[in-house]
Parts: sequence; C-alpha cells; structure tokens
Amino acid sequence: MKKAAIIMGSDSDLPVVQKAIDQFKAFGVPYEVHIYSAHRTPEEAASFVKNARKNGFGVILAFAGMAAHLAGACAANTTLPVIGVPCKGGALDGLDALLSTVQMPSGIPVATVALNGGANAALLAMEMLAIEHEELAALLAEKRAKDSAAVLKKDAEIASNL
Ligand code: RP5
Repeated sequence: MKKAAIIMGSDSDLPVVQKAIDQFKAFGVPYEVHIYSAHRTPEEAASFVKNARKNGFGVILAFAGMAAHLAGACAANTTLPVIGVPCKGGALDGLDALLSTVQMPSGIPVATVALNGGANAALLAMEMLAIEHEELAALLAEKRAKDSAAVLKKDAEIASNL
C-alpha cells in the first residue's frame, strides 16, 4: 500500500497530528511523520514533497497554524493529493489558519478539513488510498457500520431511559 506523509509546521502541532496517527495505527496504514515548515525550513519541505511520489507516498497531510501556508506550499510541489489541517492557536485562535488553508487560489488544490481535524484528515487520506486497496475500503466500511451501531444503541437507551 502507498504511505501517508504527515507534515507539521512545528512540534507544537503534535496534539492535532496525534489524532491522525491514532487513526492510521488503528487501520494499519503505513505513515511517516515530519516537521517541515513552509517558512522556517522551506527547502527541506519542498524537497520532501517533490520526492514524495517516487518515495512511495500516495497522499500528504499538512498540519499548520497561524498564517498557515504549509499545505499550499506542499501542494505547489506535487500532484499528490494534499489534505490541509488548520490548527488552532495564536491571537486569532485558528481562524487565520483556516482561511489561509482553505482559500487556495484556483489551480493548486488543498482539501481542507475542520480546525484541529486530525482524525478526519487521516480518514479522508485512507479513503483516497482505499481507491486502489479493497481491503482498506472494507475496513473503512466496517468502521462506519460500527459507528452507526453505536449511535443506534444510544438512541435505544435514551428512548427507554427518558
Ligand atoms: C506554524 O506556526 C506552526 O504550524 C504552528 O502551528 C505555529 C506556531 O509554531 P511555534 O511557534 O509553536 O513553533 O508554523
């Protein structure tokens, strides 16, 4: 299976990144984690992303806060799908990161998930990898069924208890 690349702008983004790691671990999907900043280590970030396809990656997750240009900078250097995760923090508490990640100019797409949406970023990445991997697609469907069953169980409990 192709690997997922997880790139964070700073180690201060790690709590949000951990949510993605937990999902990849639960599904047994291979991943690599790196700290590359679009402004502090721009050359390393670009070089990693430029080589990502030939190094066996199928999708890139970019986590960043504040003036978060990491996902866009990654997308500029590859045609692999890039999922941007805006992280909360700073004076605007993430609104700046959300807008700079989601509002990409036409031509360089970034699939942006919710603020601090590390888990959904991993799930979306795995849905992409599952296009060519039926076993992973079946595991994702199983999770959906389990999640639905858990809600229906709560519905039955609340209906009988209230
Ligand atoms: C961004 O600036 C990082 O992604 C992080 O969310 C934010 C703050 O970074 P630190 O100052 O905590 O390293 O580049």
